[in-house]
Amino acid sequence: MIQKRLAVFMIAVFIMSLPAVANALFTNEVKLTASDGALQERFGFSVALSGDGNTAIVGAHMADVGGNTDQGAAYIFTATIQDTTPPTITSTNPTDSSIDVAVNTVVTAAFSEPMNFESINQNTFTLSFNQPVAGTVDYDPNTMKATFIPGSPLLNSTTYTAAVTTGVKDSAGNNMDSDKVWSFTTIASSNDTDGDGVPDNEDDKPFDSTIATPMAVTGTGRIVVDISVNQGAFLTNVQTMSDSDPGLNQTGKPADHQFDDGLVSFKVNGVAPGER
Ligand SMILES: [Ca+2]
Ligand SMILES: [Ca+2]
Ligand SMILES: [Ca+2]
Repeated sequence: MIQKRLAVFMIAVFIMSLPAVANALFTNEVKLTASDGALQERFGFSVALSGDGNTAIVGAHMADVGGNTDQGAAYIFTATIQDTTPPTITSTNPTDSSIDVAVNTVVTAAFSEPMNFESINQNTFTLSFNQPVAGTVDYDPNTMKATFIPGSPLLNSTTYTAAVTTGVKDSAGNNMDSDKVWSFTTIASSNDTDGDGVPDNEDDKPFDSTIATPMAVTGTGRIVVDISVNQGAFLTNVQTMSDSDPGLNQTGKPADHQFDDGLVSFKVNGVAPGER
């Protein structure tokens, strides 16, 4: 238990911490001086400290203000709490040791606190197997999540290692304590019997090209794209995509419209223009 008390001097005020133990030594912690202080203004003649010890008001009852001699002034001081706690990674996607991960997955790492945007980049967030995977790195301050988007689909049946290094910093400049490294293995390849772009082992309806379940759907359940009401229509290229995918027209999107869980992209074939 640390208590804070004020000691009063006529030129400067010291805020001190002391253990709740009799005869404990005082330690000078913070020295407060008036920013425009002058001799004879009696800075510190009266003082008060807030209950949490972080705000002090100090009176100087003989301070000159403008042309008024001895009008008096009060000064308010607010302590800023310095963040010295390193950030940590609270969750990842895919999780460590995941198997059957879709080859079009994006890799994310969620942080425990707001991060320095510039510290999260291709040097500090990497994906590799035998060699580095090319991709783009992004950071969303709203979700405090970093995202690695591979530049092309991952290889099937391959174990990838994702890493976030100690080069990442929180917004106060504290580096992460240790590297975060995790691995996952992609799903085995399988045929795409109905040609809808979804491999049979990830397609709820592998023999019906009008119904597809996109790969790498996040959250609970699966998303089914069904166009069977359209006679003769069929799907191709069914896949999930990230909201930050460069293929999206980001400049045309309203600033408050974010699809944080991603989007489903697909192509409908066999429907004449104007038909619905
Ligand atoms: Ca911190
Ligand atoms: Ca399929
Ligand atoms: Ca299908």
